[in-house]
This record gives sequence, structure tokens and C-alpha cells, in this order.
Amino acid sequence: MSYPLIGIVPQLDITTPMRHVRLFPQYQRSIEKAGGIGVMLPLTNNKDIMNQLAQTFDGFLFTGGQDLNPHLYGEDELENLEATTGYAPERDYFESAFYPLVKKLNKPILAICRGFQIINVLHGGTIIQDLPRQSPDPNFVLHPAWNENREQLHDIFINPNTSLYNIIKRKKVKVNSYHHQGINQLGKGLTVSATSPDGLIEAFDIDDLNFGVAVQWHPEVLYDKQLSDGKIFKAFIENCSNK
Ligand SMILES: [Mn+2]
Repeated sequence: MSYPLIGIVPQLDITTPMRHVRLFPQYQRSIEKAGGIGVMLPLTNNKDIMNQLAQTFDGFLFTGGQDLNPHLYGEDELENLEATTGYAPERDYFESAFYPLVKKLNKPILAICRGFQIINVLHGGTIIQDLPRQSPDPNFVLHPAWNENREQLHDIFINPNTSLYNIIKRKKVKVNSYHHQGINQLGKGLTVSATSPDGLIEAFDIDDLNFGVAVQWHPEVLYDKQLSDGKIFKAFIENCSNK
């Protein structure tokens, strides 16, 4: 038997002069627990290399990270953002160019946090830049921006007839929350699969893909503690093995 190879979009430390590429270890660990091998992709801007990467790997994980530059969805940065991460233009560029190549090949995609947000934007959607200020509900404390261990949970409601429901098979589960932005307008070709009690979109399916699951929370952190989070990775890897 051979393990499916999963290409992981690298994270970037924009606070160091060298702008190191890096990866929170939970991403690779969760892929490995689910039966795959997670390999960090290069942050290239070479289209030929991107094409080869898209063809070579069996599935792709779009990771969490910095806020998207709001110019990507046609907005300027709000003044006095309460919690901001800075931007990572290398990632904005790579992900914007790479995602369509992966999608065209109908390779399985799991997208987390920033990955969920950029795919929404690449489908024409928009982002709430500052949840504490712009949340649809003043009950925004549901989504703490930075809780250190990322284990603070809130409910989500999962819509039937979605990939996420077919994976988790429950209408309500708890997820962790570590984001100060969220989806405003949903992009075309995406279907909401879960919302939080304040109405925020917490997950969507990518309609054209056999497996395209995107979530606002961090299932890689609670793989062992939340049954539903482990199921997401297992379903992802399973779909990467029967290409
Ligand atoms: Mn949340």
C-alpha cells in the first residue's frame, strides 16, 4: 500500500526579515494520522512548476495564516482594525494562481481558516475584515480572535445534503474558533454547509469538486479530542487514495 501524497500550502512568518516559510506541525500530524503524507509545497510564482505540483500530488491542504489583502476582494483596509495579522503577498499570489489549477484537475481539497477565506474570495466572495466590529450579531465573542490553545469551542449547525454532513453525520457539533475575520458574501459555486449560532458561515462545499471541503475552524488542532475533526481528515485522505 502507498500513502497518498498531500501538498500543503506553506505558512509564512512575516515578522522575521527572512520571512521564513513554516508549518504548524498539527497539519502534517493530522494528515499522517488519517493515512497520508503531508509535504510542504514551495511558494513559487512559476506557473509551469505550479502545474506540475497540481498534477503530482493526490490532494491539497490550504492552511491558515495571515489576513488576505482586502484588495483581493475589492476593498480597502478598514481603519483601526482591532486585531490584524499583517498580509502575506507571496501567499496571496501563490494561492490565487494555484487554486484554479488544482480545481481544474478535480483534485481533493481541504481548506482551513485562511484557506477557506481565500477560496471564497477566488469564487468572487467577500470577507468581514473585523468581526468584533462587523459581526452580523453583537454576540461576536463566539469567535475569539486569538485564544492561545485554540480549544475554545462553539456550536455549528450542519446542513443536510452537504459533503460535510455526509462526513460528520450530525446536525450539530462543537468546533474551535481562532479567527477575527469571516465570510461576508459567499462566492459563486460554493454551498454553505455549516453556520454558527450567530449566522456566520463556518463551512462550505466547493460544488465542482468530488471532494472540496472548506472550514473556518481548525480541525487539525483537535484531531484526537473532537471525533468530527478526525472524521474530516479521514474523509479527505480516503478521497485522495481513490483518484
Ligand atoms: Mn468561529
